[in-house]
Amino acid sequence: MGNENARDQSSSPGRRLATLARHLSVGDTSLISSRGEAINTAPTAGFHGGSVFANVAQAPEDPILGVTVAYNKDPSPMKVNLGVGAYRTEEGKPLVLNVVKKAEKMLLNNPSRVKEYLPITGLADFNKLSAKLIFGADSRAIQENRVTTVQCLSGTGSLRVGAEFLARHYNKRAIFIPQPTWGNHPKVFTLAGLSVKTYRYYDPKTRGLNFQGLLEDLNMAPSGAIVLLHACAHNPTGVDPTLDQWEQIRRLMRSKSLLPFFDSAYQGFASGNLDADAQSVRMFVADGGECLMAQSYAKNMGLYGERVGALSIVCESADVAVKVESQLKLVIRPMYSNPPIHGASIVATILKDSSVDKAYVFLCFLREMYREWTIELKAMANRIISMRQQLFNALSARGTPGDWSHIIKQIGMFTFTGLNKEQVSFMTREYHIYMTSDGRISMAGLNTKTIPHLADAIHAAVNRIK
Ligand code: PLA
Repeated sequence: MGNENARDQSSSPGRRLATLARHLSVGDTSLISSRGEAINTAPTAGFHGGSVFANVAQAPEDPILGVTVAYNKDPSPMKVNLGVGAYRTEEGKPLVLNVVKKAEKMLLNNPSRVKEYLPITGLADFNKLSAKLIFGADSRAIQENRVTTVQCLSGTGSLRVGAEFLARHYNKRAIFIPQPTWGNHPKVFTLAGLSVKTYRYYDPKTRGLNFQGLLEDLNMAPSGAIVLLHACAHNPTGVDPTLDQWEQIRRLMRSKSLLPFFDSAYQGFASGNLDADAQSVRMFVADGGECLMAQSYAKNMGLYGERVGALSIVCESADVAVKVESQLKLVIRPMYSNPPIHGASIVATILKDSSVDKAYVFLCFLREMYREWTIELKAMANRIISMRQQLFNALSARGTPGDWSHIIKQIGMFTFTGLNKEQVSFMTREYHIYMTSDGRISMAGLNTKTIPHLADAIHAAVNRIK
């Protein structure tokens, strides 16, 4: 009986083919059926006018990226976007680093470059250089071939691939993440199949680290659990452990066989120095233990949209590293097959040094590029630091109630202001200042012209709303 219905005149094979042919012809967006009725070609349209997805619920915007969506819709000329962590110049413009432009020119002028697929693990040079950048040129783990590195889709992709690998091959499911942490962490890990728990990290009273709480919670974590650590410039709090505190965390974690999973999204942004910002990680790697590392070049090379990052897994032996890499390939291949070539080529060009290329003149040029990058990186970090000072001064000058010294004490891209949800929505409504509802502001989005406006807004918000 189903056949009877299906054998409708209008759907004879010939007609269906003709309709399909018209549908596939370029520029044809609406079709006329053989009965002369318009056929809706929207891909979700059901045959009887209703969408097969009619019951799909409207999802809320992302808590961070949704801030930019709201900002873009606001016609006010006063509007300021301090939501997403994206560096802006003193003129409020996005920045493409000079060294990146140079690298791109070199790549463009290199006739031997092609657009073939990369291997599943990405660009080999990029992987080697990335491991060196985070673990240090003299890292024993690298020399002993105990590190496997795969190019991934920026920091997020690296976290996701690492998490999927752990869900398949590690004997524990629990991952402890700091409270609070970057809003995407719980989603990435949960969807990868891990079970997310939190450890205390931030003390709202001191606006600093809750070190005692952190140690207690990690001490209570089951042996072998995974622990997510922000390598530097903790997001959203801007609060990092001191080196001495890192050492205590390391000892505790190693004594309980907790597996460190580092997220390094801001190397160079905390202090302006790439090596200083990798200290925490290098302490853990130097003890010979294992760990995971998700690296992003979004912020420190300004390659946000190029989606360049790397996942490294430091293993106990070279043997294990080879096997781990073989399994990482099985995670990546069905997910996105292999990573994009352009961004990784830019990074590799900038990071290349004497160990990679022998031609003397070329070599000097490349070293020059690395040096230039560190200078540009330091300039970005310094501008953020000067924004901290200027905002602090502006609030002091206004006599804004409360202690605002955390603005200059916190580090990295963000200040965790302590403003509450109501104060934030007041500032957005009345002053067109866009920020995440947890009171985080991206210091990199500020400039000398917008600071007085922000200080006025904070001043009004804390005076009007308690
Ligand atoms: N890890 C942390 C701690 C981050 O803050 C971010 C980005 C990432 C990983 C991922 O970055 P990537 O995938 O772009 O390399 N956090 C931003 C952007 C800057 C975002 O939310 O996507 C933020 O505004 O918090």
